Amino acid sequence: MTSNMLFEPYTLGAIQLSNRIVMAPLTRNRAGPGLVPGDLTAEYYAQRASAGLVIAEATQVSQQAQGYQDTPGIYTRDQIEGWRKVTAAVHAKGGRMVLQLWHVGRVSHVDLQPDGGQPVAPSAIRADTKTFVNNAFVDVSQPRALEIDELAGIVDDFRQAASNAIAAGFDGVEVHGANGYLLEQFAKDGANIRTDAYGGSVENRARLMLEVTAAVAQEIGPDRTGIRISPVSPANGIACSDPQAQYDYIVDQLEALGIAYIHVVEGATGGPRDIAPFDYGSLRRRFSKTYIANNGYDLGLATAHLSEGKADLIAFGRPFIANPDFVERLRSSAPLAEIDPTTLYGGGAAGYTDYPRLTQAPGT
Ligand code: 8OZ
Repeated sequence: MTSNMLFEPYTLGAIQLSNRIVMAPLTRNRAGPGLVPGDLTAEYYAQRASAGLVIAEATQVSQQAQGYQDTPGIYTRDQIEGWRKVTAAVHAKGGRMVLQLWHVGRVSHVDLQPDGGQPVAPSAIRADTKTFVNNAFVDVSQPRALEIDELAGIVDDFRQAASNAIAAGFDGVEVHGANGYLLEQFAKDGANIRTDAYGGSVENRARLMLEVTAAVAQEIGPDRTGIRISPVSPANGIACSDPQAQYDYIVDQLEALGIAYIHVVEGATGGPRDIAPFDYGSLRRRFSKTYIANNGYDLGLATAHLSEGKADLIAFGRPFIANPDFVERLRSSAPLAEIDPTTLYGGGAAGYTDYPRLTQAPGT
């Protein structure tokens, strides 16, 4: 065991963290009827509460915002009640937890949409990607372009969802601005060919992401608001011709909003960190509050980037799935368990709450 910044407390906006290790949001498709998170979900997150911060899985802000089967929502009373049990379980273990607010945009399927309608997008361009619906991986549906007068309603869905998240006991929220979903679809010109105030220039393409973030910050306080971005990730079939200019601008505006953190997926989500040239230091320098770094970090890279000042917190995703005691394993350089890929998405306790800790404390 060594002294390492990773294991030191940290103040994230209004939230006190016991260490600098963040559990990244992970989609697990185990919501119950009504897309309500259940007792198993409370147990799963409580098992992982030793992370300094737990970012709960991407959670849709409306029915239109859903893109995969059995992902949880935060727009009904029952969903709020379900999440309340989850946050209580994590808080009882001394953990801190924010909710990731999600609108999938074009990464959806007619079978999930209100009245079987088309998924919505900045432009009527179908993504080259699949979703999981009716227990199968299928191509996403052809989307329709949102009318400009529909956008205020989407901003308001995020605002209400943020309010609901606080009512459910979360310590804050993270806007999902990454991985090829709605807000990134607007930001990246591979998915956005609009000619109105939400398309074309860097400023116009950033507008919806910034309006949503501003609304959330106004609703719950900037010191409880963060955002996840993935400037060069091609996740869900998206492309951008000018990521440095686009994200330099976005981060300048996020700085002006005074939000607590930016959570940056460096490289291709879940893939190579060096997929495209990008100066993450430029984002770091433009943003005075917390920079959470993510993607492919291990103990060595995390320690190096913290000590070099490249990041304040490090988010780890997949290692948390098979290692509920991931923090303790990192601390003692213990070996990590491997994920069973067949139980990642959907199902019950198997591959969800049954991964053992390395050493079970007596009497637990
Ligand atoms: C994996 C499967 C489905 C969704 C993301 C919310 O990439 C997701 C996601 C990941 O941000």
